[in-house]
Amino acid sequence: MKIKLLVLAALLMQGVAQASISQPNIVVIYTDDLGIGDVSAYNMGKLNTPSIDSIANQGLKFTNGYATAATCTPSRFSLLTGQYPWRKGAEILAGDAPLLISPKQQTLPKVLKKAGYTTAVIGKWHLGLGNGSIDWNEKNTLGPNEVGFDYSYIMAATNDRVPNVYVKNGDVVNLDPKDPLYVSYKKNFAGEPTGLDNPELMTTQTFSNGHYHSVNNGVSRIGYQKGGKSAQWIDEEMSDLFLDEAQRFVSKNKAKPFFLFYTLHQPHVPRIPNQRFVGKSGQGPRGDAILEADWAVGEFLKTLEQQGLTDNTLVIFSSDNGPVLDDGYNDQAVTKLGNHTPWGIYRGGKYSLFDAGSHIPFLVSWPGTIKPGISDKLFSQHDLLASLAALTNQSITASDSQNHIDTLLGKPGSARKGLVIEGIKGRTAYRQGDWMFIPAYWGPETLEKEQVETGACSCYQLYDLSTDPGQRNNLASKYPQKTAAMNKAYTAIIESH
Ligand code: NG6
Ligand code: CA
Repeated sequence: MKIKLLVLAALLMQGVAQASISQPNIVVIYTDDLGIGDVSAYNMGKLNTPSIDSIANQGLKFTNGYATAATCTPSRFSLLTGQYPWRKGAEILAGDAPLLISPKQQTLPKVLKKAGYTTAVIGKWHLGLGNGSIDWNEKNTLGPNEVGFDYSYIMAATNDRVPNVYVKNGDVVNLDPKDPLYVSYKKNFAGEPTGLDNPELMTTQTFSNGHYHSVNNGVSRIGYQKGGKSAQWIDEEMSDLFLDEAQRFVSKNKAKPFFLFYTLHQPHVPRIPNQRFVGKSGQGPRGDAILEADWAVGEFLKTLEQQGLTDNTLVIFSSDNGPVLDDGYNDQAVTKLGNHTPWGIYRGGKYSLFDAGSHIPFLVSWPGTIKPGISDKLFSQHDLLASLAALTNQSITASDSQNHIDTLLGKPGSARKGLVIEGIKGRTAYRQGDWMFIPAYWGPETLEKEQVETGACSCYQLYDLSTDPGQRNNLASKYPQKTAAMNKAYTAIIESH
């Protein structure tokens, strides 16, 4: 009897131990437009990001990590749904766009909720809200909370788009009912100033391209808004506010496994860091904003440590797309860059089909479980859904997401073989092994204002990334058979489903 009880107790304990191993807290720290060369762990640039690097130092640094797209909405859509963005026609959304993810759709937070996790998104959303006619003065019931997040504290779209307010579980934060908020992407509200008509109001930053509509905090944005003055954000406070929310969520939910999607707004335009970081990088606001993000990441990791959660938390750090310098504001990003290279050794940048568009920093740590090191295996953000489902023992329905949990945790096992990446306008390219194939596309080879190479060419392009990561040597005519085989494999994926 006694022995039986002991055996039972041992089995139970084993069960408990196993549960705690397969159910770590999961935090995805997601930056906005941060390049692989912006993270000093990659040794490709001149900035110093010690806190972000600490994730690499105690975990795995992926040298072939990808977002599925070179812009925000498509990448975020994929990360959360496991579906390629071009299947949905996902494009950069306006601030009043309807919710892009169907409440019926499988999502990463829903899968983790089934596994018993408490889930939250804190930071940038940019996946739409409501059904197309959102009333900002009422509680919105079609947003992050309807696609799997128990808690949400978000900005609706981007920091350069209206409305410039935070939305907490569907409610605009600090909204005074006596001063209702109205938003339009079609026309201005009578009597409201704009960046174009009232340049004297541009006291914080001026625009270089687009971004000349409604003004808030001395900066004009995309889109028109009226009212809701008490709810309008102050850019300089945004980083601290999201950090505080993230820290609170962790402290409040530490008793049970949690999933936190902590989506920082840096270094997306307008780059307006807190005064504490101004001038710290020597590279102007873009560099300063990155140092601010790095500091926030450090403070967040400290919170995990203080709460005793470090060893039981899987931290994934990445970016939604590659870097851009002038993305619409006169913020010295170009003039003060010096010899820093945000795109690292890759070609192009945000918006580009060349690698710097989607070949992003990707770091993973789980002290005690993941052995520190470097992984050169291919890993795409949209594989998090199937991989984390496998980790937490959840079944999922078929999607583009593949289970590569072993790769994610640095164990031997097969990695993703092929990956479709997207530039802009639904244009895609295909990586298989070390080869990158870009189909023929007509149109400008360079975005004139942003000075980013699009990757478009009226020819086929084929690059061997193992010897030519900078994509300078087009091998398509040298290897016509390889090019044809890549085209065939690519077309099969595009036409599947
Ligand atoms: C572009 C904006 C750019 C940025 C981008 C979205 C102009 C001229 N450019 O249309 O500033 O907001 O959209 O960035 O308006 S993303 O990271 O959210 O995809
Ligand atoms: Ca982005």
